[in-house]
Amino acid sequence: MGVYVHVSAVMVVVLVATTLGTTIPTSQPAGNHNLHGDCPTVSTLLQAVGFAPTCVSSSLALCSAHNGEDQLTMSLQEMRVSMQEVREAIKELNTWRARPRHCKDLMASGDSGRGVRQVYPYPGRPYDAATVFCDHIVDGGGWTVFQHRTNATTREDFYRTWIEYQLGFGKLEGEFWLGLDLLHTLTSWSLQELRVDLADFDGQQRFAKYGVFNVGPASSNYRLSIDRYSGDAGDALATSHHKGMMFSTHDADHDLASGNCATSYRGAWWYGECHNSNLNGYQHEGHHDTYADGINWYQWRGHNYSLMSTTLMIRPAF
Ligand SMILES: [Ca+2]
Repeated sequence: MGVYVHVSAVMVVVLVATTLGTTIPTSQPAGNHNLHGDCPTVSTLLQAVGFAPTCVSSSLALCSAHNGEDQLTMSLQEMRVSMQEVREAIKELNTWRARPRHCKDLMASGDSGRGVRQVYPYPGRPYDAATVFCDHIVDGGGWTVFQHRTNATTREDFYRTWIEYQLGFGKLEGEFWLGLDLLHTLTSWSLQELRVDLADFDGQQRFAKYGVFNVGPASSNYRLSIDRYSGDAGDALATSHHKGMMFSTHDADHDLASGNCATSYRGAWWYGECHNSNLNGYQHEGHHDTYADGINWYQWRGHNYSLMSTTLMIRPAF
């Protein structure tokens, strides 16, 4: 109604001006009418053709007030919609932030014990879950296990292809390899530490711990960064044979040897030329006469002793 009143008033003015041969004074450029700025002129002309001054001023005031209210109402509605969208986005972000990225996040939110859990490890993909095995018992807990071998009745075959090592295989409740892709993702969040737990068939247990552990992306063939050893098993991983090496399988040779380390030693590992450790090697039981093709940790039991169990696990260092 306000707009109608105002347009009508302008039409009257134009009609009057045309009739009287009057030029309408304007301080605005053509096509850029300031309706409020024109009001004194409109008022004068309306009064000139006989409208009462009180009637003219109240009509123009009404026109102006209605126009402002409409704009205000529209702006408030738009603001409400925007605020709702912002609220939804913040809620979404907080939901995602609350999701556990790895076992250490789970432990921080009260998880305990040991077992299969769900985490959301992929940056920028808040709905993509991964199933992992967590250990909150050993050495302060918060560990995400990425390899486990044990002398179960039925042994898992670890002599696998490149694609199988990329994607992972086995059963999380038993023997498994979590997968290089996920391992890369998990080690990309922040500085990680690695813990290696070993046991032989004589009931002895040893461990090796590394303060720096990172697995590169597929484009680097999952290159190994490792450093800062501690423990009692001896350092069989942060050595020149493994440090900075790419991962190799029997069908993907990225080692430094002229031959194929994975084939020669029946495993899959970050081989150089070739190894001090071979934890994905063949599951001999204890001593074996064959050379270095068992589940070997050279610095503890040498190249002719295959271990009974191994556990490889990571957690953020901070
Ligand atoms: Ca080679």
